Amino acid sequence: MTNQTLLVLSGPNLNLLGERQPDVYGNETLADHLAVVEAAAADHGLEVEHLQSNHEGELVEAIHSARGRCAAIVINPGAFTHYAWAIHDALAAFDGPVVEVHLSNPASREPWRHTSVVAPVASGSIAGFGADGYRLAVQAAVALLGR
Ligand code: CA2
Repeated sequence: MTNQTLLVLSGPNLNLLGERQPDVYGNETLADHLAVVEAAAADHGLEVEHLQSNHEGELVEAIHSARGRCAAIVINPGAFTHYAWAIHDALAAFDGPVVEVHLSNPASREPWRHTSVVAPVASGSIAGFGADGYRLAVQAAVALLGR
């Protein structure tokens, strides 16, 4: 029996989506993005498990608990993207596809956002496509899983 679960992880402050900075992050809430993810995943027989956390260790533990249990991970690490080496190390110990997703395009923003410590351990990264990014991230995970 293959793993049927897609783990979706959301980093710090993403719980505030839809409340502020719509010019940067859009009007959608995190729940709106999750609804898109769930519909796209269901089309391919995947169930979605989601955790949003403002705490690095909780995200690390969720990645550990995905090992041998989840088929793939879609992660928007928020600002942890740029410096959270513990998330890097945890993702490196996960065997399946990892898709990094960002609503904005960090490469076109402040210099401190130009480095991602997650990208080197991700299968690929999707950034700058706003709300479409989450659908694209699921499609990428599904393609990598060969489903
Ligand atoms: O573009 C993305 O998805 C980011 O991962 C969002 C992070 C940012 O630190 C990354 O550089 C790029 C920030 C998410 C914070 O979201 C907020 C939403 C509403 C109000 C305040 C913050």
